[in-house]
Formats: sequence, structure tokens, C-alpha cells
Amino acid sequence: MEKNELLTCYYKMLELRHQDEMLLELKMKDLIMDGYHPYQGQEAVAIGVSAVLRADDVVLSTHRPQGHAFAKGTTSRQIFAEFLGRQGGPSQGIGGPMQFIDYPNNFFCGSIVGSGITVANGVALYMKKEGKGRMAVCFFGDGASNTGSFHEGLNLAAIWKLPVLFILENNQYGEAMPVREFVSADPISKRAAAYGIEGITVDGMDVMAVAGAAIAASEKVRQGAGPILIEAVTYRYKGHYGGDPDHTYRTRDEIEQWRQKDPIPRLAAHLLAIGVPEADLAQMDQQIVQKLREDQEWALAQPFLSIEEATDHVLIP
Ligand SMILES: Cc1ncc(C[n+]2csc(CCOP(=O)(O)OP(=O)(O)O)c2C)c(N)n1
Ligand SMILES: [Mg+2]
Repeated sequence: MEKNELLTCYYKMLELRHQDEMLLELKMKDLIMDGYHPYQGQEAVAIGVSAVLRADDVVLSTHRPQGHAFAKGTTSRQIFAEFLGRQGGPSQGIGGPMQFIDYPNNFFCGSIVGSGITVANGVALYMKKEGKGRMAVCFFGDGASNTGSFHEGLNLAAIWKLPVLFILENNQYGEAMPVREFVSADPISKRAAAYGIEGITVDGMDVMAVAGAAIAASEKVRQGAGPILIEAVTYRYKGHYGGDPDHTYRTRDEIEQWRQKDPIPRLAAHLLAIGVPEADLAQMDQQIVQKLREDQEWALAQPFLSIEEATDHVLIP
């Protein structure tokens, strides 16, 4: 990737990190009225994959969607508003942090673990028939790789050669359980072989590695080679949800070891090595924080929908 592309990745990862820190604070103040699942530590996955996302591609995400939505093009301002339940969010606040859609941005998420996989197949079947080289990109976790939809979904996508890029974010845990205690395959990408599709594992703490794998895979997927599974090995720095007492199931030492691989300082070190002045990176950080404060303030000033408006889409009011 060229210097400017790397700077863009750095900017986006940093914005996502700060956005997540602020959302977690809002959750702890009880201003987010549904479960909030932090994304800190996993930024290189969403932002690496964003290198291949076209506006007309469709992204299907999970209960931890903010990074994926942001990577697809939903703005921080919209994310704050949606998560706070306000108008101005892509679903006017009635989707909230786990169930919103950003329809013009072709972004969907949902909290049923594994459910995006089969929906991605439906979207991709349409895309295949349409023949414009679009693809569905489906993010899910290591836990989701144990669901029926994963196995049924990958099988069907393989049989029908659907244009789906499956991104498995192995963040080492499904809620409080370590992945090695519940997933038999190591690396998990080996599961792809059971369905006759390509499965690869990449360092999910390295945005350049993720982007490189996504670029190579997306070219094949768009050309009709069928689905590909990319497992990005990563780590979530915060608890499973805002308020999760994670000290009951993992050690500070373990978190510290993964902090040494933090994708943001790691890319910063590379940028400095290729001649980007340190002051530029510091200035970027200040700009982002300032912008996010304004976004958050704006979102907090937006109204909630009225009861009548909020029940507009209910079949039987
Ligand atoms: C079908 C289903 N089963 C259980 C849950 C409860 N649940 C919410 S998140 C989660 C863990 C998912 O783990 P993983 O897929 O690794 O995603 P991560 O939370 O690590 O991003 C579970 C079991 C759910 N939402 N849906
Ligand atoms: Mg997980």
C-alpha cells in the first residue's frame, strides 16, 4: 500500500478507537439503552477490509457492528446518534447498537450470532444473477463459526459459487469462553476445506496484512470463483460488553501481551519509518478527538422519535 493509503488507514483506525472509547463511556453512563460491545483491538480487521469495499457492495455484520459500519462508510456522527437511540442515526435510533441498518450505505447488522452468514448468501445470490461484480462481505466471530448457519451457509455458498467474502474475526473469545475451549479446528480457517473453498488465516493486528489478503481474495470473489473465508486473528481489549467483569476469565498479563501487538502503534511505527513526521500523527490525533467531540455533542442534541413514529414499521401497532 502507498503512503497515502496507509495514512488513511491510520486515520480511520484512530478514529474508530476514539469513537469506541467514547461510546463505551456513554454506555457506562447509561445513555446507550441496549448492550454495547466494544471493538477496541480489532480495528485492523474492519479497516483492512475497507480497502476492498465498493459503495455498492453489501456488508452484513454482528452484535459488535460499529467498526464494520464505519469501515463501510457510516459516519461516526451517525453511529453516535443511532447508538444513543436518536434521530439522525441511519435507523433513526430504533435499531440501536446491534440491530440497525444503514440502507443507503448497504450495511446491515443483527444480534443473532451467525445469522448474517445465510443472509449474505441471499444477497450474494442476487448479486451473482445481476452480474455486476458486486460482493457481499460478511463479518462474524469465532463463536459464530460453531453455529449451524456457518456450516450450512458456507456449504451453500460453495455449491452455488456465491460472491461472498466471509471475514471471521477470531478475537480469542466467545463471551467469557476462550476459543481453544470450544472450536476444534486450529486455525479455524481450516474449516473452509470441508466445503471445498479457500480458507486463509491472517494477522488481524496488522492492517496491511488484512488489506493484502482482502484484496487478493476479493479479486477472485468478484470474478465468480465463489466464496473465500479469511480468518483474522485478533483480540478484544475490553470486555465482551460494556460492564463485563472480564477479570473473571482472563489475566491482565494476557491483555498486556496483546497490547504489544496493538495495530495502531504498529502502523504508526511503520509510518515513522517511511518518513511521516511524528508531529503529523499527533496533529491527526487531536483533529480526530475534536471532531468526535463535536459529533457526540451533535448526536446528544438530536431528538428521539415520537412513539407514533417509532411504531411506524410495526405490523400490528
Ligand atoms: C444464536 C445466538 N446464541 C447466543 C447468543 C448470545 N451471544 C451474544 S454474543 C455471543 C458470543 C459470540 O462470540 P463470537 O462469535 O466470537 O463474537 P464476539 O462476541 O467475540 O465478537 C453470544 C453467545 C446470541 N446472541 N445468538
Ligand atoms: Mg469472538
